[in-house]
Amino acid sequence: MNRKVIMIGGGGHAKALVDILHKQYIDIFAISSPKIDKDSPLLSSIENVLVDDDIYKFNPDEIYLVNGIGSIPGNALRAQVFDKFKNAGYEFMTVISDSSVVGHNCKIEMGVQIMHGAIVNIDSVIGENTLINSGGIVEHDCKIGKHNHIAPGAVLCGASSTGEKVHIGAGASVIQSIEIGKNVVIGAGAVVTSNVASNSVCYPARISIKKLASENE
Ligand code: JB2
Repeated sequence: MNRKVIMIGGGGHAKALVDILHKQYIDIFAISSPKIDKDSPLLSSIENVLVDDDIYKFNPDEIYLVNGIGSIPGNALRAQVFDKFKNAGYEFMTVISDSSVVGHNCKIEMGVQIMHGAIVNIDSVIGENTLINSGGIVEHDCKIGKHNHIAPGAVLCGASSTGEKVHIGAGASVIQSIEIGKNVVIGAGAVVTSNVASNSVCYPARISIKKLASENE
């Protein structure tokens, strides 16, 4: 690789990305983060530590950035960092684990991350900076917007679509041909069987357990 690679962020998601890149023999030149997980041998072995403003010292054609800031509902930092550096002319690396599967004719936009064991099936589109986390499944003909997080084990069945900034929680299932608007949160474990309007939050029903009165009471 003729460009230096800089990881942005130094927590759990960053180390999951470094793991993928190491398996592909891609060296990380530097890490830019106010805090770095010191218990991670992979992260602490990165020699150069920067702050975000240092990134502007490099020409855009000298480096690739990796967005190592993860995503939880309500935290916009991952999208903000991506947009800030993209607008300044920098390119984000698209990271695709060797243990994932990307089907024929998929369009994978800049900065997409497809983690271990994830599947993106034939003719799907994944918008920029979207994270398909470990074991997530995006079936055939899906159109996933930018800045989405498909959390571990979530499944979108064929021909479904999402707008930008959508979070599909861990283990959630979206049946086929569903349209989800933008800024939507689907809670972990939810089953989505009808279209979801923009700016909605959908949490699954929770099982509540009540103790039955004993026979003697
Ligand atoms: O402005 C920033 C900034 N703010 C926080 N610039 C840079 N370059 N880095 C920043 N950070 C860094 O992001 C923190 O110092 C920390 O190192 C990292 C956030 O790490 P944390 O482990 O808290 O979360 P995460 O974003 O790696 O992971 C979240 O999202 C993943 C998808 C977690 O919820 C994970 O459980 C989840 N798998």
